[in-house]
Amino acid sequence: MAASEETPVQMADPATIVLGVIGADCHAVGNKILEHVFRGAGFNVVNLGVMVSQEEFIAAAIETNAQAIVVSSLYGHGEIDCRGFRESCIEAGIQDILLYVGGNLVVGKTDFAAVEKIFRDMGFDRVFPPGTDPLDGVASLRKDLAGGSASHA
Ligand code: B12
Repeated sequence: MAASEETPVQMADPATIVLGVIGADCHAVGNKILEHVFRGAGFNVVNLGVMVSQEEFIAAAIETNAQAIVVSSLYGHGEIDCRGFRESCIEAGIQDILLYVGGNLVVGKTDFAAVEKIFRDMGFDRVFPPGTDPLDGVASLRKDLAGGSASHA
């Protein structure tokens, strides 16, 4: 296990992320692991748990002045649940917030490149395939917060 998973890393000014499982999705286990790993990596994690609406993610992000919203979707309806998310962020005045999404985003086994394109076109900065190690999400977030490569149209 990496040190960052075991011991909370003290960040001078920890970034805040809003975490949750979108829509009517009740898969709870991965969400708890993501919370544990991101917190262990030093982030301030606001975990909304399962069955979270876009409005709830956005309200929590505004309330906590979050730098990123990290969305999970496991039950296959992610495309429907995530549609319009970036537009809603823009309308709410948080157009620059980082949007991450991961899990089993569509029903069945679809080529991930096609899935990634769908969610990137929706304005998500990063799209992660099924079973992604949460530490990959941590590494990407650190990079993006430091001015890395992610961009949204
Ligand atoms: C346990 C389980 C359930 C339990 C959930 C109990 C609970 N409250 O948690 C119950 C029985 C309730 C359930 C119900 C359903 N389930 Co279910 N379930 C599972 C199962 C067996 C395990 C899920 C799990 O806990 N995995 C362990 C965790 C640790 O892994 P994880 O969730 O993938 O999350 C990790 C990574 O994906 C990653 N990750 C996740 N999100 C993100 C986001 C980012 C940004 C990053 C970086 C990483 C990341 O990090 C996480 C931590 O390591 C999976 C099959 C499987 N083996 O995965 C099916 C599965 C997810 N379920 C499935 C389905 C279809 C359903 C139902 C629709 C079935 C039905 N017809 O009723 C319902 C949906 C109910 C609902 N409203 O959500 C499908 C989804 C298929 C798809 N997407 O194509 C799966 C894949 C089974 C299958 N092979 O068909 N389920």
